[in-house]
Amino acid sequence: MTSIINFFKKFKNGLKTVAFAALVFLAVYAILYYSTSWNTQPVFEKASTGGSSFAGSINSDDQSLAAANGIVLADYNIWASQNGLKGANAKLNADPDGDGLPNYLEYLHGTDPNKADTDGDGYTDKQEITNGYDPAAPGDARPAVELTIAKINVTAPMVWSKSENENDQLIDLAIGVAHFPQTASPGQNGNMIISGHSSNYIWAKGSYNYIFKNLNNLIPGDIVDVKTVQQNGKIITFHYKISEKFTTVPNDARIFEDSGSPVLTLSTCWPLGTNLRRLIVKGDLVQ
Ligand SMILES: [Ca+2]
Ligand SMILES: [Ca+2]
Repeated sequence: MTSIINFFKKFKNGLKTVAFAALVFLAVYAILYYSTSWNTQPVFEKASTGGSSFAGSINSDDQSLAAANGIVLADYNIWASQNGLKGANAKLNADPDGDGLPNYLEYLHGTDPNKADTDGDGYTDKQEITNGYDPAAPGDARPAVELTIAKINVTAPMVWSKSENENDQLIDLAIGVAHFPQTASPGQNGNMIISGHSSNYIWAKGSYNYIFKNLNNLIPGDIVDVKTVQQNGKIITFHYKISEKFTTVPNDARIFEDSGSPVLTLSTCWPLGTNLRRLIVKGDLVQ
C-alpha cells in the first residue's frame, strides 16, 4: 500500500516537473520571440506574391541591386516566377541563359531570361544592348533615345547617325541631337559623343538649330538624362553627372578619348555663331 502511495506521490511530482519545464520553455520562447527579429520577415518576402522557392534565394545583395536600379522586388518576383526561375537561377544577378545579361537587366529590358537571343536575329541580348540595338526587336532596330538637360531646358530626340560625314551630320542635326557613329551607346561602357547645334543660319530648316545654345551654363555636378525606349515599351533612363567643361579645337583628341568607363561627351560649336571651336561638356554615368 505504501509503495502505491509513494508511486502516486512520485507521479504527481513528475507531473509538476513536466509542467514546470513546459512553463519555463514557453516563457523563454516568448521572450526570444518578442526580443529578436525572428518574427519579422525580410521586406522582400512581405512584398512577395510569387513562388515560395524564389523568396529563399533573395539576399541583401539582391535587395541593394534592386534599389540601385529602381526595381520593385515584388514585381521582379512575379516576373521570375512567370519565367520559371527558381532558387539560385532566380537571383537578380544570375544568368541562366548564359548570354552575359543578368536577370535584373533581362527584367528591365523585357527580354527572355531563358533565351540568349530573345528576338531570334542572331545576336544575343547582351550584344544588342551593348551596341545600342533593341534586344526585343529583330534586325537593326534601335531604341528611341531622348536627351534631357533640365537645367538648360533641353529636351531633344537623339538621332543614331550612320555617317561621320559633316553634311550627313547636318541632316541629322536638323531633327535632334546627333549620336556620333561608333561611339558608346546609352548607359554602356565607353565614350558616347552627342553633338547639337548652338546656332545656325537663320534660314536653316529644323527645330533644333539652337538646342545647345546654353550648354555653357552647365557646371560640374549638373545632371543629363538619357532615356531609351524599346519597341516593347520598356524605358530605361541613364543619368550622367557633369564632371568637366572646356573649349577646344574641333579635332582635339580629348573629345574622343575613351578610357572604357561609361562617359557622355556633349559637343557644340563655339563661340556662338561660329564654327571655329568646340564647347565640350563631359559627364560620368551615375545610378
Ligand atoms: Ca541572361
Ligand atoms: Ca537578338
